[in-house]
Amino acid sequence: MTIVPSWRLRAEFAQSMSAVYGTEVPAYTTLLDVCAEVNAAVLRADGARARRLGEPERVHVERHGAIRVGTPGELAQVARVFGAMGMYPVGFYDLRDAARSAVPVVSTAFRPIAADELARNPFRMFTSLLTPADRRFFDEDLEVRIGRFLAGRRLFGAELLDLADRAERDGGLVPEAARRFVTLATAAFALSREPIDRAWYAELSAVSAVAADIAGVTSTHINHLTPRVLDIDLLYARMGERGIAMIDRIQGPPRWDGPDVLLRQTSFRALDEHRPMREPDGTIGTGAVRVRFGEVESRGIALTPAGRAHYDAALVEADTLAAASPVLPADAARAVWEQRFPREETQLVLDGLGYATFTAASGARPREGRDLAGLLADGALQMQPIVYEDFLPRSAAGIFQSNLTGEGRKDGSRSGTLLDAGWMAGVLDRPLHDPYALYAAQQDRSLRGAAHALGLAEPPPLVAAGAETARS
Ligand code: OOG
Ligand code: NI
Repeated sequence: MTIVPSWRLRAEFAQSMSAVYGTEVPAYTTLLDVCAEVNAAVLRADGARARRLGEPERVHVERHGAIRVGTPGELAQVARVFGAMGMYPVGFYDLRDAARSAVPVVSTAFRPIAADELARNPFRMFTSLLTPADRRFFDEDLEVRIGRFLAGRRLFGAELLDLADRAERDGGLVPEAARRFVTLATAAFALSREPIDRAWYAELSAVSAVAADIAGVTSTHINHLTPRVLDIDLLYARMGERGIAMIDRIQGPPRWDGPDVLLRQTSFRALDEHRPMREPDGTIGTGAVRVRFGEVESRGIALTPAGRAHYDAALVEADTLAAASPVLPADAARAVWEQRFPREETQLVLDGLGYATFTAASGARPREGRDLAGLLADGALQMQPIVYEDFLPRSAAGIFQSNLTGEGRKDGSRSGTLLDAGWMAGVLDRPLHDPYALYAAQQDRSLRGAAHALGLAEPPPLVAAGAETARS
């Protein structure tokens, strides 16, 4: 019998989640319409440029979701569910420090890691884990009560987990089991109609809206489902024209006329959603919660650690500039950016700031002694940017923050619990991939292959001596 491979499970899950989210959050459908409109316009205007960052078929179905869970045990189960879909944990994000307001979570993202798998379907899930032991947010009494509440719930049923394990072991499922798996997985992340304990939810909300969203309810839910757009500034303007209130900015790098790098994101505000609530006297009423929002993103070339250091420094510099002078934050960011980043994509890569893959031009005969820049200039090698497939902690915190109902509480005088990538790998009980290592390996492999195809004994060094420090 034919097997439905893990990438099909991933694609079908993404599609089924998207359909459910559309019925739950009506403005999401508008967002998708505007995305499709903008993407079509960009492809018409400059298709070749847009295609360098992803084939239109991929970009059209591309989504990332976000979920939040309460305990290490729940996170380990999430890893099994996504493992079934060929999605593996990549990166460690500590949002506790990245946000001004109370965002007591550490996160990773489940995603495909091989280039061909990403091309088939790039679905990712940003997954956050509550940190109730962190005394900056929770006292011991509350930690204990959160622990008790979470111990009494079950996010994923035995049948779903069993199917997930089978799919991961066999690389897929037979059609009937595959359908069942997608149905159960979608249901596990849909909004529950189970009544919310109003007093408990309110108590947690006073500490942190995120904590209430995670530990105030008996299930998890997809919190947003983000499509990819090719021109996020145009989309932002068009959403406004359709009367949808967006947050006040686009997070991430500024708009400029150089290469798109990393990730730019914006969102429409969290919406009031009515949910059944259990009152202290046991009766069921209704109440509004405000947790889900519509995010959208555009993606560019992945940066190396050196490139990322430039990005992080540019953010700080732009903040300082904007605070000290009357320029708009967006203008400050652009000014800083133009000083720090080369305007040409090729230069970005040659400076060791961005990742790319290389192919040998067919029939090319490289001239003797040419370095990477020379081979590219001669046309013997061609370069394609590697798209950034991950997230940015400051943008993530910014999106969290701009959509929270209240700031919550954070006691900066206490120190946080030390949680890091190694700790998370232990919780997940599987390797936690380092995003830089993935990009670097992909780049190295392609350069080796291209050099071989050109008949070179050795691939040319990626970064000419000294280039990495030239701009810092
Ligand atoms: C996750 C926020 C992070 C992103 O795109 O940076 C995120 C959340 O709200 O749970 O999804
Ligand atoms: Ni997101």
